[in-house]
Amino acid sequence: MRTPGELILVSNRLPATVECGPEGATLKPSSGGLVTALRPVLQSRNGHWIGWPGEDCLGEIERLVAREQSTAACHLVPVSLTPEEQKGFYAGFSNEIIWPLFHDLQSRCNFDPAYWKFYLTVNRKFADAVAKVADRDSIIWVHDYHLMLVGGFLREMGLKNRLGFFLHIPFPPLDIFEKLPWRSEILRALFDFDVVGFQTLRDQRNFAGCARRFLPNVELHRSHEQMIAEVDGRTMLIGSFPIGIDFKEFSDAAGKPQVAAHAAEIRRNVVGRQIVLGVDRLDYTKGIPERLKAFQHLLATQKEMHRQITLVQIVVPSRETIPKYQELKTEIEMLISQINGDYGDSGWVPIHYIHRNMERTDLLAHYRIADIALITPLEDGMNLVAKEFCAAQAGDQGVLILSEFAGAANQLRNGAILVNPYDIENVADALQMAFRMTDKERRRRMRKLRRKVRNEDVFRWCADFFSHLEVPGPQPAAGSTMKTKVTTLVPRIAPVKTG
Ligand code: GDG
Repeated sequence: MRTPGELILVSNRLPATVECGPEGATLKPSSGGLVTALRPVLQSRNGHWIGWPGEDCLGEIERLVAREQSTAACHLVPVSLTPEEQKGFYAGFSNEIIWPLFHDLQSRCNFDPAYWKFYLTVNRKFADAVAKVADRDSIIWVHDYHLMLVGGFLREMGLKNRLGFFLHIPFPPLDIFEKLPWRSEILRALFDFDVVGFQTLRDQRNFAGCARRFLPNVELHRSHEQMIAEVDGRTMLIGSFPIGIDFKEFSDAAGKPQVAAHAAEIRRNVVGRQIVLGVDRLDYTKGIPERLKAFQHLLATQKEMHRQITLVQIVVPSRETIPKYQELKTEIEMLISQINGDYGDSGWVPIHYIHRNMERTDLLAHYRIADIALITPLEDGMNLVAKEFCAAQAGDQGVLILSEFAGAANQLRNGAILVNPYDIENVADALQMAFRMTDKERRRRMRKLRRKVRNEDVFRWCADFFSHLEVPGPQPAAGSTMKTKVTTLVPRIAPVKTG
């Protein structure tokens, strides 16, 4: 049997980020959903991870990454970005256009045409880095919205390797996507991959709808829940693969004595009250102001709950150079101080606000101690925090309140209380319901949730995606000259949906 080719993971960020301080540069583990999900994948498999390691102070990236190499599970390949590229590609095109648009928040988009050039240049840069380390058997897996053109550039360079792409954020419906000035270029480039994966069936359907509209020759065939297209003589698969977490690792880590000790310490500061927990990167898609308003509404209408409940809101700094994110931080802090000022007293602070990157033990202790997790993004590809909270609930006691617009709601609807995050009365009602829920009902729901998160973990996600990516598709017909054309298809590989 042929040994599978080595894996090349490509994502905007490396799993380690350079930080520049007064003592020089250091390499810190990166945070965020994508890195959390992919780290265990490469730990179980050798390969390369290509990405940007953050700002390059004093040109030390090569030295730092080389030092990290001895302990890393894979070969880290840094891609450096100039300050102009960081601005135009990362802050600009990726985070002022694609991020808000794909989260249905088009009014937050800044469609500055100058950004496109940087998106092209940097995607090309990543493709060059891939081509340098790839051999003919390498399997290449590109991640997320920053790098949607990499497949197109790799094909242009003549690479025939299996190419996969996974989108961690939602794919918007046609009436939103069509606002994107570069819609056709991006769609066309995505059809250069062999497997394109989304978090949910809804995202997959949105993508198919956009392809039908903007790629006139497209004909897609349904194959169970997935779709198959034939592109340039290759067969391409479009599917939904809901991402999971390393349940066992989270659950075991949350059960460790140092986590228990820290959890007890947090509990001592909030004696006799239920703890409601929010954990989010500082991002307007996470619905933090809306959540605070729901909590404010609860306090305004349910006086008997005063002093009985405390919201612990952890906000992890993110994209701090982008003005909209700075404005959001100010908005959140003003709301919190208003609520604490209006309702708190000397013995009770309604909202505990933590704004920093937390040590993992600290984060796990918060998951463990929380009575209620309040996770209310306005739109979210998946939301790993919801799954991590469940994994940490060994006593089956916590209640999960989850936005119906998080991808995770598809898997967790049977056990979570689902809410519309824009409806502050609905969220306040859900808080009341969770607050008053009996222990028996809490356990019944949490057991279901934990079973689901355990069964559909990150390894299953990866195996499912790989079952498609590793299967070599049919080779291009001899003399095939078709270029970027998506034609009528006859599915030529068996649609192999596992599980
Ligand atoms: C994107 C999509 C999708 C958070 N604070 C700290 C910390 N975290 C970790 C959490 C979790 C991750 O960051 C956040 O993951 P999410 O899934 O909630 O959100 P995004 O970062 O927006 O991720 C998302 C995900 O990709 C995966 O596909 O689910 O929809 O937007 O793992 O634990 N970790 C530490 N300290 C913190 O303070 N150590």
